[in-house]
Amino acid sequence: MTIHRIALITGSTSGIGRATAIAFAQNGIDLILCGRREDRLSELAQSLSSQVKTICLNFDVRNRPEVVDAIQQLPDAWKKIDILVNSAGNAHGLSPIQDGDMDDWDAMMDGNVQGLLYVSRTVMPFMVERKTGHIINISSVAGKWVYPNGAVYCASKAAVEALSEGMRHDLTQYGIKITNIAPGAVETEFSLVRFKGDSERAKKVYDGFEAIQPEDVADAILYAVNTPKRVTIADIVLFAGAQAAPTVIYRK
Ligand code: 8X3
Repeated sequence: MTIHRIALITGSTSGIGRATAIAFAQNGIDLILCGRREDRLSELAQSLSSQVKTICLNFDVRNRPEVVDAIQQLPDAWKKIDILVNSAGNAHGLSPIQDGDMDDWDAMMDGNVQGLLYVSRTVMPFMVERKTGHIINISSVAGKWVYPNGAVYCASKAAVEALSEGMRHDLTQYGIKITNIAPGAVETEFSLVRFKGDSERAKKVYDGFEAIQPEDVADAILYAVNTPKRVTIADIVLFAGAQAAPTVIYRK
């Protein structure tokens, strides 16, 4: 009997999380699909159910009790999580820090940092107990290089970078691998959310060059989770082909 790995993916209803779920299903990895949008969750689960076993957890990573309850209440067989992909996260606004909207700041720090912590804190003991596991944190090039008007988003992703390193320090002794993934310009709902539904402005972000697709990031994640036990892929940075730095993009 083939033993299937189990992955829990946050933010699985869109973008990188969704593409990763699809890639994992193609590789026979059973899925705990997590997200805020219930209809999208069940639609995705339905579409993957002929390939692998799936279960949906409907929560907002920013809501600590919701996160803890949902994960703790998983049936025992599903608690044997081999792979955690912390993909939930967003940017809200792009403005000089002195004009920043504090609600935007809360949303970014709560989602990108606190949310990742709540989910990880609940899942990590299961991995420690089994002395195996792999945590993939979706950071950003913004976590490595700060750009104008992005201070708080960049700070939230710099926190993810630090958490990946910290997790590696504390969890390696339990056979748990940590992979930090830092994508540049990926074409997802990212800019639409950042610009609060302004689709014209969001579209301009990806104009005149070929942006990274969520599937490209999923490929990198798949590579990291398929390396032998003797190898840890610690960090992957992806820029678009036309991108030299977070804000340096050569457009046609
Ligand atoms: C997304 C990439 O460069 O827009 O995290 O911040 S960037």
